[in-house]
Amino acid sequence: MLAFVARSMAKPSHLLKPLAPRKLPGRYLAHQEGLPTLPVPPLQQTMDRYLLALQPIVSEEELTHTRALVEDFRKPGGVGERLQKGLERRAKKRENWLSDWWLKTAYLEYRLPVVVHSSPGVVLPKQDFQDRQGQLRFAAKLIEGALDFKTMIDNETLPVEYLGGKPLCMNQYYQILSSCRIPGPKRDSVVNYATGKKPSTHITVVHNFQFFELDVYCSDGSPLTTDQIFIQLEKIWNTSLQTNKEPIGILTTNHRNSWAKAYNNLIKDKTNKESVRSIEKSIFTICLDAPIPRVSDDVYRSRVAAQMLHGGGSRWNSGNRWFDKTLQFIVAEDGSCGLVYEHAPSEGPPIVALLDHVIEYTKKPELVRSPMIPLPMPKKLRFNITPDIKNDIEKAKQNLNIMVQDLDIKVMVFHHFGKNFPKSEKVSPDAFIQVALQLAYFRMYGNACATYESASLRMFRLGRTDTIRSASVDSLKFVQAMDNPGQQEQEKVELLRRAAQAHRSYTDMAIKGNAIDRHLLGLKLQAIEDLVSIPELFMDTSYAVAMHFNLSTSQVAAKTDCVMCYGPAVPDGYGVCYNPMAEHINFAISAFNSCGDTNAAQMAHYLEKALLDMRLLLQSNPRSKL
Ligand code: COA
Ligand code: HC5
Repeated sequence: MLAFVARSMAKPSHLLKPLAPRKLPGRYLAHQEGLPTLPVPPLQQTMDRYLLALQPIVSEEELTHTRALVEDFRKPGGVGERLQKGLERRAKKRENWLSDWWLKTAYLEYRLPVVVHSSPGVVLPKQDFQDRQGQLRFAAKLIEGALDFKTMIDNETLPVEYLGGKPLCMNQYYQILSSCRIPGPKRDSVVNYATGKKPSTHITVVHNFQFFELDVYCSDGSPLTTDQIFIQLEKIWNTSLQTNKEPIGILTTNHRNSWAKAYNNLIKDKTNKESVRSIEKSIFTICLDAPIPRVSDDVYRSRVAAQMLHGGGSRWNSGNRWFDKTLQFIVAEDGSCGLVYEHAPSEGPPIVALLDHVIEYTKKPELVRSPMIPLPMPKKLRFNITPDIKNDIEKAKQNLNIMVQDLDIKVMVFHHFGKNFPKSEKVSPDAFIQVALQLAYFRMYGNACATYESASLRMFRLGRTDTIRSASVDSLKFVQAMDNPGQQEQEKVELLRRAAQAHRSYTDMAIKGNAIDRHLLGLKLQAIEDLVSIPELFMDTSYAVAMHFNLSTSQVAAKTDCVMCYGPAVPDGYGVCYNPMAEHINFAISAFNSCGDTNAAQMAHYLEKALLDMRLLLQSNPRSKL
């Protein structure tokens, strides 16, 4: 097995010193160099598959129009071939022909606020502490656990992950700590302080909107113990009791262009600049939140999901964040916990792997009580608020509060079955869930919609994601048949199985680098780079429909029983993130209240019914034993 060091053979990671700077070439580099490069799919294949993907979501008339555009684009010696050659040349020159383009297009040049529109949240199971002592103790353990994970990253002792038997690119693990997004007038950037001459040794702690720099390593390079961190957190707590501070962090919730302007204004002041740099350089952030308003058990998880995504608004915890920070753990006094992360540097799975490790770590009994060496007071990060900055904060507050009001989010723990049921029926669990989503949507709206599911491209060096288009010819046939009384049950079963199989095949094609979405994006960006006019194919109604993802979905599997969430991709759509466990499935469904046609709770209800109806269908029609 190709692994840096198998977990069981590794020296306990807390005994290893953090490596600074990381010595390359090391095991990591050797592993990375062994990975294949992302292929450019054949042009003709993508064209065929594009037309197929349009079938369930556009009208016959639109499709006829698009067919003609596709024929023109793909013809020998045509624009398509020229752009394809450009892409192939690009692929020869780079480690990954897509990754820089993707980072810019999907994240750095995306101008909507990161809050709700880009940054995902994770809700952890409620912790059983009830007071500040418990909160700080848990936060201290969590910090120690995260530093333990960091040691594995620094020492390159993280086991390599596999998907479908193939080793995955581990680069994202090196981007999630000590990094931060920085707003820019047209394009943002990401800085990373994990390596270099002076790698970061502190974290940021936020309490009552006040930021602190907390050094988490001793002078000999060993991390502070839980007890030591706890004492430091108490000091921070006791010096930040005032609740009337300007919520400077709210600035990071704004539209990226407005925030970029405000940022330049903010850092004109030397003290402010130093404080901002300290946050940006820190390993991660810990947000010690005020309790969230009490709600019934029924809506508790949905409420916490909202807290993770946006902090509840300017009167609650939204000022207790720096949303540009890649990783922010949130620990509230009432036991609600989770995280929010800025998406540009990494996909969900590495974040969740870190979280799984941290949660296991917090469960360990504390054995050694370290002698208490007096530690310096953590540094308070000061901000001088000029009238201009105050004005920017007020504007950001207003926008944020509108976003908070607009987010409609519903967490559904589907407890009737988990991955085990579809497996027992020899159906891919992910495909089963995706087909159920198609059925739920069709029952609500009477048609299929462009549906996005994230597929990992990490089999390739520096791979990020491509799109699994879950609305297929086969899924549409099934959802149309399901409620048709004239249809035989046995036929419905056949159609369900075929739809799931089609989904699984699309998934295999996507993770092997042969899906269509990133290729189409590449062809379009190649046209822009070559300064040729944008081909009509990309100005077409069908293309707009295909890119308008009313369902934006993603599976993120975790060991911890947590719920992952994010906002919808379009104003009239749903975000659906799920964590399938063996015997239950955690879903978070989001929508916007400003859209009269969507409703997260209703979608959850239809999804639950679709999953149950599909189970019943399969169970009532057992497969023949042949
Ligand atoms: N019969 C029985 N079992 C089956 C089956 C079948 N027909 N098809 C699949 N299974 C099993 C699999 O072997 C697997 O077993 P395991 O639990 O022992 O590992 C399990 O069911 C799950 O497989 P499946 O549901 O098909 O999905 P997957 O785990 O392969 O995941 C994706 C599919 C698309 C989620 C995955 O390929 C991927 O890309 N993940 C990353 C997504 C991502 O990056 N998300 C975050 C974006 S920020
Ligand atoms: C902690 C779970 C984070 C999941 C985030 C996710 O799925 O992001 C997708 C990334 C991608 O490139 O597919 C984008 N999406 C939210 C729009 C599905």
